[in-house]
Amino acid sequence: MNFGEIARKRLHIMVIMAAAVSFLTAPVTGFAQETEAVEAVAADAAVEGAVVADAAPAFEHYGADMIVGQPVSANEDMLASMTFQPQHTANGDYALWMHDAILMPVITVISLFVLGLLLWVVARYRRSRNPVASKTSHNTLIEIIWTVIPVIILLVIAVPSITLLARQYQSPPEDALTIKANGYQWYWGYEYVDNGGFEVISNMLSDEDALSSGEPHQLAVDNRMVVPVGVPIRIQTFGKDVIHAFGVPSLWFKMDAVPGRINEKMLQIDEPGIYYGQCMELCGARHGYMPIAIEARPVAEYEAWVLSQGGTLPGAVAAVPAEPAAAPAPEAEVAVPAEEIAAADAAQAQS
Ligand SMILES: [Cu+2]
Repeated sequence: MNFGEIARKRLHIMVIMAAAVSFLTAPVTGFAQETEAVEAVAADAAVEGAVVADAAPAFEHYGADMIVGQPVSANEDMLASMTFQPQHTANGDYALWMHDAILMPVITVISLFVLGLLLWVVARYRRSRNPVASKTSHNTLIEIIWTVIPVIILLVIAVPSITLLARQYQSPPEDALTIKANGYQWYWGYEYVDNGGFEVISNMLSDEDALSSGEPHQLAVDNRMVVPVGVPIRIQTFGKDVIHAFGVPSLWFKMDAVPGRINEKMLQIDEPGIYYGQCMELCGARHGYMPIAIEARPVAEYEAWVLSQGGTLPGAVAAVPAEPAAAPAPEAEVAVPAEEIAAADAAQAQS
């Protein structure tokens, strides 16, 4: 337990609270002095924050050249814009195969067959060509055929369909890395449960900021959800206010984020890069403006990012769980690496 950090945090909060209380209860005549006191506290905090931010290890995020999963524009490729995004997970590959190799051929053959039958009946059995209509009401052979063939078609669809369903419900292994995606009205918060519990708040970038960085507008965010590649991840979803849904099409991943219950599902990404998704449950006025951006990095880089956020690595000395930020927190607040806190504590102990 890192007592030094707790003590410092508590002390800061107490100083600020005390200043706020005295400010509120102060007589009007004392207003100027109290304001100065509050400003002094704020200035102290800002100076300290700046020092910490300078000392935090810098982390270089991927640029637009690393975008892997995103929708295709109709201007670039009309056909690709109308179907699934290219898939980057095993489940996605399987689902895409089922769609392309089984469902689409079955749908196409049945549609053409029914259209052909209709045209044939219209032409061959129209009133001028066939004035006396047939009174046939039963034909055993035809009835057997139109029962058995659909049953076979349904079986052909059911086998891969149930297989896909089972794969999607596969539980993550015991040692999977847990990351919790919290849906808020209207942004996402990513909680790194196994890395000290810090939470990254992710808001959509403005169109200008997104386009100037070369990213797709209305999908780019200020803080991406950074994950490691090649390891199973236990994604948990939770609704902090209403029902949201965490969906990333190119990873074949979608799960509801429901208040009061945690849903979980396994995700494994094998290719480093940026993958875009969106909230996929109508959750209010700005539902369309809470995109998801996942940045998948090799494990060593992921660990460096965790440390840059003030998180801890599993197996390392247990550190104080960071208090989850309720609102977008200033960078300096969360950017304290564990070693520095330890070093500062040691220095304090010696003096
Ligand atoms: Cu939502």
